Amino acid sequence: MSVAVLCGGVGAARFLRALAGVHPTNDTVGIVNTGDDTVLHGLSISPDIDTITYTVAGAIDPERGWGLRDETWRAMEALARYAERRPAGSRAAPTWFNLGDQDLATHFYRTARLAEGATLTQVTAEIAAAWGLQQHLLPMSDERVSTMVGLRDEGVEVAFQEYFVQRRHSVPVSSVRFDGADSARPTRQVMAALHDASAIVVAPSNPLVSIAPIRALTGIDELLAGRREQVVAISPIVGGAALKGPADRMLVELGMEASVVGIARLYASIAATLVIDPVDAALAPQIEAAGMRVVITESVMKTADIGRELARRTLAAAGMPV
Ligand code: FO1
Repeated sequence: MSVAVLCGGVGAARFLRALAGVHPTNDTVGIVNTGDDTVLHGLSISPDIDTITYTVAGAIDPERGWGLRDETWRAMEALARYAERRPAGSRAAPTWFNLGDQDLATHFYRTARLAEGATLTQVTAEIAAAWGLQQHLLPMSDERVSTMVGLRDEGVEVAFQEYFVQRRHSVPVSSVRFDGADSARPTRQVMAALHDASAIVVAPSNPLVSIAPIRALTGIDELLAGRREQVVAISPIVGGAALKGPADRMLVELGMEASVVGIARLYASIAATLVIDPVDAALAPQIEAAGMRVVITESVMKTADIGRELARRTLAAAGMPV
């Protein structure tokens, strides 16, 4: 009775932690977005995989929601010396993306293993095991897919982290594209996990830049549509606002509705059920009109009890005995 969870970063990480309270961890598979991945200082960085690993391990910085707690920043401070001397046109010593001293060890290890020929799937499993995780974490693909964001006012397209971190996701977007998704394949482990799962959960992650890159891979949407009754999505929009990050603004900027109804329209073809918070209960008829069943339960995981109840209701909606 395995559960597969389509994951972005923080919202998915918190859901996986909650799910551990109601479902065996070694029967849980997280399928993680890698469209946010980047290379800086020559290091391969997989932010969503690391956010999930650190959160489930209980090592995440709880305020930031990314990186490690009790982190130090000596390497970044030392880098600033070189950033000041960098010749015009050089991209060396970027200091806008913060890599903590301990976090760097993860990127050193990932980069070295990839250079030895290991796949991202193998390295992700090794890093998760090193942090004591029993859940199986799978990158969505072993091939590169890069989320590219069009910036309305600058009239340029930039890589996701240049929008999200460098510009603090505070500028309007005009497009989102997944470079490489046409040729990249989901791994066979991802396809098998989705095929075999008793329940498939779409985590409360940004539908446009966290879940959409996974869906953009060949065969994923078809598989999900075929298993639609077992697929349950949790809305990342509550009361018209994103739980975290720019999902609400992005939806509006890209011509959609920042509401649970907008989320239902995005997911109706692949998921039979949408889980929404009681604050959105009045919109249930519109979600049903968009073609999804509605489950109403507290979805802002403020306490462990709320998280467990959310996980329980989500699995029940997929027909799992809980
Ligand atoms: N987010 C920030 O807002 N600023 C940062 O400097 C930053 C650094 C960082 C380093 C490692 C890592 O795994 C994540 C990091 N994040 C940072 C978070 C990350 O950019 C986003 O949370 C995700 O890509 C969106 O899901």
